[in-house]
Formats: sequence, C-alpha cells, structure tokens
Amino acid sequence: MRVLHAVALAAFFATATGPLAGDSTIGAISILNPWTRATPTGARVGVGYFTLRNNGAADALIKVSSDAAGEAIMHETTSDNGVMRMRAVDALTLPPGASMAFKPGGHHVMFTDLKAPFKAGDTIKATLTFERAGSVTVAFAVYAAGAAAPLDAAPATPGMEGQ
Ligand SMILES: [Cu+2]
Repeated sequence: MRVLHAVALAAFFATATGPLAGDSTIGAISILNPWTRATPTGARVGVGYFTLRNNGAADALIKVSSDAAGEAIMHETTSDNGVMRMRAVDALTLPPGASMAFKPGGHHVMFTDLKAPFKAGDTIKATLTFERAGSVTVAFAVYAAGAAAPLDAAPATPGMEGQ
C-alpha cells in the first residue's frame, strides 16, 4: 500500500507541475508515462506500458527495441472463450487524434531475454519507431513488482498481473 500511495502522490505532483520525466514527443506523437515493473532475479521477461497520443495525421507504431532486452515485442491481450491469451502485434495503427493506452490486461510491450533484472527506481530505455513520425527513445520508469498502473488505476485482469 505504501508503494501505491507514493505512486499516487507522484502522479498528483506530475499532474500539478507538468509532464512526467518519461514523457516524450516525436513529430505529432506524444508518448506519455512509460513504465514497467521490477523483475525478480532470474526472470527473463519484463512488460512495459505507456500511452500514445496522435496529434497529427494517421500514423502507426511499427517497432519497439531496447538495449535492455534481446527483443521487445508489441503484444495484445485477448480473451478466447474466457482464456486470456497474448498475441504479437506487428503494427499498431494510430488514427488522427487517437489516444491509445498500453496497460495491464491490454496492449503491452514484452521485453524478452533481459540483459539484467529491472530494478525499482531505475529507468529502462527503449526506442519506439513510428511509420510517419520516426524513432524516439523513451525512458520507462521501473516501479515495484506488482505495481498497478501509476496513472490509470484500473486493476490488472486476474491472473494477468505479470503481463
Ligand atoms: Cu505479452
């Protein structure tokens, strides 16, 4: 609870004073609040989230890469007859004016073959490539293992906390 409290407070101050440190812009695209969770020692996989806002013409997120991981893959969580599954997404279309949240239980970036565990308080850099806007490197804030979304407090889908 203490961690959630601190996160909520941080979100309050961020709202009051401007964008979070991790917010980035490339062309007409804003990448807001990139975050991930600490990973246990020995874990090979991490999961990243952020919100995209497209203030310009239609675009698409076509690639994610990170030096911290062997691979970074866009995933979508779907429910197949009540069974939650993850499916790789090659490109994510962003219509003009679109706002798209990557969040627990929904779209996320899967970091695989981690070079080192993600530690709370650190940042993880990843490069997002957009078809029209180009590439931008953003810093994912690493929150404690099990942390809920810092700004969007929607709980993770049961059983999908690690996704
Ligand atoms: Cu996944």
